[in-house]
Amino acid sequence: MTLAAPAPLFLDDHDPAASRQRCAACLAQLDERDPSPECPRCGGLLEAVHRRPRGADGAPLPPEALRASFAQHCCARPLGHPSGVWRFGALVMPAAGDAITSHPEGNTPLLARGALARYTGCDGLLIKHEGHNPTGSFKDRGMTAAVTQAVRVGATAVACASTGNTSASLAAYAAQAGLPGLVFVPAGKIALGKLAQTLAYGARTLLVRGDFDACLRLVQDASRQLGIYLANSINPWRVEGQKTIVLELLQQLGWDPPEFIVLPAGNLGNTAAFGKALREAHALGLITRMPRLVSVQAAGAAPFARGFADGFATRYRVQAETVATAIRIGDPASWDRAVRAIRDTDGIVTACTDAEILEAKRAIDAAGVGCEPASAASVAGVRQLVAAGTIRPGDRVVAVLTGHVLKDPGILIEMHQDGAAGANAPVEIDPTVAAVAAVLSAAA
Ligand code: AN7
Repeated sequence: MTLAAPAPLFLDDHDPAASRQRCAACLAQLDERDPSPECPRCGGLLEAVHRRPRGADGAPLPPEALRASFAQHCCARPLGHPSGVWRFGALVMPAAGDAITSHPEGNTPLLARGALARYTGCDGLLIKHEGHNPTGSFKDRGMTAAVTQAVRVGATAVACASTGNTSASLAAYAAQAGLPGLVFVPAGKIALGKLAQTLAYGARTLLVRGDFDACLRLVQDASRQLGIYLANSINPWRVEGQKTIVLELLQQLGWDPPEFIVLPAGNLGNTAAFGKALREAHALGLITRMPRLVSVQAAGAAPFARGFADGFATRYRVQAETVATAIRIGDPASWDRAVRAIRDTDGIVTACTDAEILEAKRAIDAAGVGCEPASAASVAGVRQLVAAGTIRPGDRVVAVLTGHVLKDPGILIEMHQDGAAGANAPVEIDPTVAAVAAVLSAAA
């Protein structure tokens, strides 16, 4: 599928609808509540298009009024939503009203840490930590929107394929909405914390003998044939929710955008969402300058980085392998819309080796911040681009950490077992002060 020429970012002023779905390939329009997982006409990916946010008088809101409405919603129950997704509801799902399934989610911190500025060589580095979401990853931002939509369209069950975080998030939000959840994960290839969460929240969990790419094909076929609502990031509402990572970080920066926004990339849903958020924020006058997006893949799962290197002439597919299981994805579904995101923002796609990713994770963990392996790709990418001279030390850079340190306890046990390089191995002792003293003097 290739994308059609850029279509209008917002609905026509005379259109009475709050939102519509539009095929990114053939521009066919669907009702906002059409549950089709893809364009019924050409099979292309669907995207949500909204009316411009309006005031009580019906006139489009100028940027100052729009910013003020987002600020007013912030933490403002009963007047607004205490969610970092739904306070931007006018740009996510304007017709949702109060019938939302929200934990709440979002409101994640933007951190400055000297140790990570030194590690990357970037003094202006800020960390947007999406691991602070209710199920420990950014997926909650998309899932609150997708499950809200599932309820709106009368779905009887929701399903996804996942490398782990989407399944944990779907399981939690489906449970809250009272919908059965069904997840397809690659057997033996998802981190323990994610599997444990998915089981705990009660989703039916299928361990598929195949990789993530096989899981995604299977869930698409199953949802088409069995009529189950699909909640992968090809779902346009997932993208709408995930846009709020960018909207929230821009709000936290007083709408003064950074030079770069750096994120890990696997299935490319987030890259696509970030591009859409920036296009819309720019068109609405919320920002007057485009930050450059930087998508960072794991070297063993880097079809998009390869595509970037040849000007996106080819859509590559690879057999993926990386220690960062969250982004162990060889055939990213949101390829075309991610290409647009990179092009529209003068963006960059790069890849980091597993060794670079784990080294960055060690630095992030040691700074007291912590993240799962895939998330560390963003910080590894900043370090690489500073060394290459692409990012200057004084640039303001926001690196997104996508998942919490507890997501992948398996890798931590490996990294910190006795004898591993740089390990902080636990020491077993007898319950005596002498034993404590012996450990302390050995360490000194
Ligand atoms: C921690 O959960 O694809 O490029 O099925 O869990 O939008 O796919 C997870 C992806 C980055 C990549 N960081 O985002 C899934 C899944 C973490 C992730 C990504 C994922 P996309």
